Amino acid sequence: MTPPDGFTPYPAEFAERYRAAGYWRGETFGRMLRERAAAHGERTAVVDPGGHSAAATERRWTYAELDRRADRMAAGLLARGIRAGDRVVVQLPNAAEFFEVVFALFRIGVLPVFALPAHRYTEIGYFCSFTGAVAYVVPAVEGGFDYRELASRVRAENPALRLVLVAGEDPGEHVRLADVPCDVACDVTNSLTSDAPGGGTGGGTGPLPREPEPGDVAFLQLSGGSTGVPKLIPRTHDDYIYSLRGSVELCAQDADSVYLCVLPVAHNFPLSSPGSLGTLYAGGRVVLCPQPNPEKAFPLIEREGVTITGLVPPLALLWLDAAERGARGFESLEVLLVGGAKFSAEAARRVRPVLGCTLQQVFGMAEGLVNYTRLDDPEELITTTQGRPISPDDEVRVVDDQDRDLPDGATGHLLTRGPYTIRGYWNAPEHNANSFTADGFYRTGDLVRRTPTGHLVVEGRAKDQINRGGEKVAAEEIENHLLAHPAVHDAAVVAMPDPYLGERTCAYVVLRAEHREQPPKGVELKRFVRQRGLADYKVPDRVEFVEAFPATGIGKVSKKDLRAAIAASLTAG
Ligand code: AMP
Ligand code: DBH
Repeated sequence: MTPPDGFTPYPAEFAERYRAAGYWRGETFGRMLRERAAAHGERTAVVDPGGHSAAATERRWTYAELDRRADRMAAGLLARGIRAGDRVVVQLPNAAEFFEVVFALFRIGVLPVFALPAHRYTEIGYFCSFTGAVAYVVPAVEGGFDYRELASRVRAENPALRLVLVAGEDPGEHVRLADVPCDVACDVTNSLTSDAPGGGTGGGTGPLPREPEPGDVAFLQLSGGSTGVPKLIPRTHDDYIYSLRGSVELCAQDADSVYLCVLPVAHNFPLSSPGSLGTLYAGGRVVLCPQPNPEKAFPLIEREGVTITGLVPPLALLWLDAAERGARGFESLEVLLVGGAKFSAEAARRVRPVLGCTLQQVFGMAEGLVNYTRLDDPEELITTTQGRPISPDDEVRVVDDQDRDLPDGATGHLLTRGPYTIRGYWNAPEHNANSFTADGFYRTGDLVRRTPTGHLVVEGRAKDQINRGGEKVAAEEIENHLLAHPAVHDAAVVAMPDPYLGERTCAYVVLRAEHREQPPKGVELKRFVRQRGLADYKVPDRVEFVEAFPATGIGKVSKKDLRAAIAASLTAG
């Protein structure tokens, strides 16, 4: 397949090296599922306890069933005119349908765009228009929010968006996802092994189904970002499957592993580190957790014999506290991964005594590089570092502001290049010029230091982003929304410390002169941002009005001073 526009391929010499080293083995997601179904078809692949709008009751799908469902869904999507190379925005809760849909899309070479349930009109509208998505997959009503209405609104503004699929009984004006699958009239199975025509089930035009190549882009993942609009991350079958294989090995997963997916299923961490896809790669079982609280999760862990899960730090704290108060059910857990934001050493030290399992810190990014502490690392490294890279060929540089390499122990900017780290964001040449060095290193925006053992310790961040308990907020994106308010002259969004989330967002606002007599209240500005259709976690936690911003030596807004000011005023009480 011709790579979609805007995909920056790995340079040929690197691709050859990664193949020769055995990292890229020519696997694709479509074949991976087929092979697992052949090897252990009757074993359970996915458990969905239900209780969400896609299904009220429990479903347990074997590998054979998931494989068959993916084929039927793929055939149904082809029958509705969706074709290789198209993009489909997928926004589903932790429901079994997620796997049915994404494996169907993988099989026919259609790129899922992984939206999160928290995303709203602004984000979804952008994903749809920027990617020219032809379809959008949603639940009906989840967490009190009607995704069908959101879909109607987005569809009205995006002529390319032909199809909205709703997981659940009542699709409203859209199409029930459950009505899409059809018997494999156009032989998707054959199309996976040949280029032969066979897509004759009508509906739509365009290329016939053909087997995706291992080097093709498999999906678009989202970046937490630090710019005005989110950036999209193209990941190939080859590179992502390598990161899964590496993760599975480092997390000691096998066919007996039971992974509890607590975080939103489409996020890169629970998807791939080792996550649900790693677990399926290993032939294990994925259990979907509808809500992350211990009251939901612990009984599910007990019932399903969960061995491994992944949490962001605030949830890990919540689980630790519950266990200390006497909650039970987690005893089968062997490995607890914590990542997405820095986990304090203090909390990290509680994991083994309180939960009786091994902590594995993970410092990863949807752009690629993933670091893990090793299961047999000394406790001191497990509790005080964020791990070391998966691959011997992950190149890690720690540099100063002039890109000069720093010695071990010194804190600097983390740059990385390797067999599963992208060479460019999707369709973003200007961002790419800033986010990558000329020789292809990704500028992570993280400040780290390296220990003599090669482990990385995250010391801070140079990117203009707030990490709200693992949920990333790009300051510029929120500033742009605040600037749209008629009373706002200027806005600067910074992180403020928070004992539970690590950081929350504080918006500093300078009002227009004519609004200073009767200033709007902070809550009004928050409501304004929310009403513009933004994910809830991006709405500023606090708004501070000032007459002017502190400036740096060359006259830029000094966010450093603003961060210090809000931290000091919080400490002062
Ligand atoms: P994204 O690029 O949106 O996938 O977010 C990845 C970013 O999350 C990293 O660049 C870090 O800033 C942050 N992050 C992920 N894991 C950790 C961790 N264990 N400790 C500190 N920061 C982390
Ligand atoms: O925060 C992240 O994006 C993240 C954290 C841990 C990630 O992408 C990952 C592991 O793969």
